[in-house]
Amino acid sequence: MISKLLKRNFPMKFALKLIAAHALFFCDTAVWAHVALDEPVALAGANYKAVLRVSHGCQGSPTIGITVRIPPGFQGAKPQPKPGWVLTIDGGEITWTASSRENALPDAFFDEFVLRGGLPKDAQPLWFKVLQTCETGRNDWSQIPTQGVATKGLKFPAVLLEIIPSGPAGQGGHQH
Ligand SMILES: [Cu+2]
Repeated sequence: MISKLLKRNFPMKFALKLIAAHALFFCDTAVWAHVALDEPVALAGANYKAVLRVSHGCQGSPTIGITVRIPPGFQGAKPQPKPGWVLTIDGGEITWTASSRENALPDAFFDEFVLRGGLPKDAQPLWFKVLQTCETGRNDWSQIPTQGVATKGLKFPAVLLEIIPSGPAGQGGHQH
């Protein structure tokens, strides 16, 4: 009986959680979206495709490089190549470098840099630190709040991926 109830209630609870997480994210960072994830919320333990959106350069200067530091717990990271960009993987870092000046990303445009991997079973937030290199200057999106996940007030926030429990079975594993 209880398990039936749980099963019936779960999808609604889950949906509400997702909506709440989304609302939080968009309210908090929409105005300040510098480098952002297409899907900023994901389920613990799932495979995840991180689509990092870069929507401007460095004070007008075009972007010529993006380096993503793979967050601990993000397993088997695999980048998607981009035409016109050279891909290098070095330790815990993935870098896309524009192969010529013509391939640089102008400040007025946006583009996406994609990698995939497995998410940890823990419903802890993951932070992707992203170094944006431009023809002139660079933006190191690497600041993490000392508490919680609100990035308001940070000038160069790292990119947040909120991870929510994958369900009652998952929650069972998190009794502290
Ligand atoms: Cu910005």
